[in-house]
Amino acid sequence: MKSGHFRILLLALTSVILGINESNAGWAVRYVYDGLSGTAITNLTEGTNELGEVMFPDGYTTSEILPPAFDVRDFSTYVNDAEPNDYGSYIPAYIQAPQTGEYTFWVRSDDSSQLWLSTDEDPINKQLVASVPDGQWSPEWDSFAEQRSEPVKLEKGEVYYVEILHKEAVHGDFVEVGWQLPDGTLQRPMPVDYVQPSISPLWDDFMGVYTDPSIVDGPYASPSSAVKEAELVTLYADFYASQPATYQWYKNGAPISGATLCSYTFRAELGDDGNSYTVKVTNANGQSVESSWDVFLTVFADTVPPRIDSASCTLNPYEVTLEFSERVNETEATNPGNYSLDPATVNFTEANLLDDGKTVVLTVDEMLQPGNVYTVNISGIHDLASSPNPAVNDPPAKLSITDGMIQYFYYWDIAGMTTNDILDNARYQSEDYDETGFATSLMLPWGVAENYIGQVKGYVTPPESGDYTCCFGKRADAKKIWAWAAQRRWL
Ligand SMILES: [Ca+2]
Ligand SMILES: [Ca+2]
Ligand SMILES: [Ca+2]
Repeated sequence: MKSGHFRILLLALTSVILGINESNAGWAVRYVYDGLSGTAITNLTEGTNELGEVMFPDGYTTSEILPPAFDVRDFSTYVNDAEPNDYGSYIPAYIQAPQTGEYTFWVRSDDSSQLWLSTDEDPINKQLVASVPDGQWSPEWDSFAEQRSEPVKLEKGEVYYVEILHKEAVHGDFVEVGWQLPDGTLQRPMPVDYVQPSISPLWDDFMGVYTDPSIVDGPYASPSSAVKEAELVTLYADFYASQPATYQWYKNGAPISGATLCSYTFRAELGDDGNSYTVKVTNANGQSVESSWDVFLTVFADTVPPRIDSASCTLNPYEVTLEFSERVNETEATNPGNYSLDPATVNFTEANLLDDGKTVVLTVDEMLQPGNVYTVNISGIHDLASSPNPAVNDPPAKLSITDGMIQYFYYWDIAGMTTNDILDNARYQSEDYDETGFATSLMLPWGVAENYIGQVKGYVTPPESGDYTCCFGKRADAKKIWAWAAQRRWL
């Protein structure tokens, strides 16, 4: 196996060199096995080349680095007769969980694929969690139920072995992994920010000789080492260490409490200006290496006032969405008294700040009138600068109310076919509906359910004066028609 070791060494070095050219948080290595026909995963794991030899796992043809995501091709160049054909892919790697909680994983591919996840860093405990069935292919995330994993509980900071197997026969080809984090963040494809390449099983022999961990590239700061105060900064590096490795980030030579993931994200403060950051990685054998250079951070004071980038009211005429140019003070932004409309025909009763910290959803007490243009005024709202800048109405935010919104209501589990079954119903009379929402056309869809009352109501603004003829479409029974006819109002 001497020649085998030599080949692995060469490819490992090639990977290292590629890693230097591609700066990303995390990385993985994909092994490619050419000359294997068939669409099933077993055609990769048990298939033979033209010499009758099983190639998997040691006899791979080429390898490549996988930043910035678990995605082995560019979708924009995807065509149905794409070369190459008759090959398989194998991506063994480690994921360090950035949060504690339940994760969901997806895989999609052309042709079939399997996603294996271990209960810890040991490949021996791997379990099949998602797959595109043997002999199938899936351009979508949800073509097969098997493509989505059951919820998997992972612990923040723990390292888990993960493995992707992929088989391509002919025509288009790709494989891609997605995940949803415990906080609800959906990333499809999944970036390799918290991924490090596997050393075992392929590189076990090689790394048995060469066990020192190394920092292949980095550390770096993203989006930049020069940022505005309150901006998010991520420090990252590409590591090369037997797993489970541990990480510690340092500020001015002192360990930062809690900064023990393979990347470190924080909000820069003015006081961070001039700080230097380093990282140390310790491999499974307890051997450590520190980064050979520091990241020096420059933090600028924020003197730019926030303004409203957009004001919109799309489907819900009781709801206005404002998007600020930057994150704003939460207490101030959620006070409905800090907003007003001109003309002042309605009042804001509620203000909710979304997770991005800069989008505010406002509720009004009266329906906004279609065709109107309102000016949104704000006061008493500041950004998050250390010397907070007050938000400005410059230029004034204009809110144009879209025509053509209609509100619908559903009352479920109500039998009958006549209009009296609607009008005599106590729940209908007290407007005790089960579901409501807004639509852009004056209709309810077919085949929603059995035994229900559906109602749409709103206002019609005639575009010109004269005689109009109302025409109801072909109906299944009376309830659908009467619901609208009984409630229609003309302005
Ligand atoms: Ca192909
Ligand atoms: Ca294919
Ligand atoms: Ca600002």
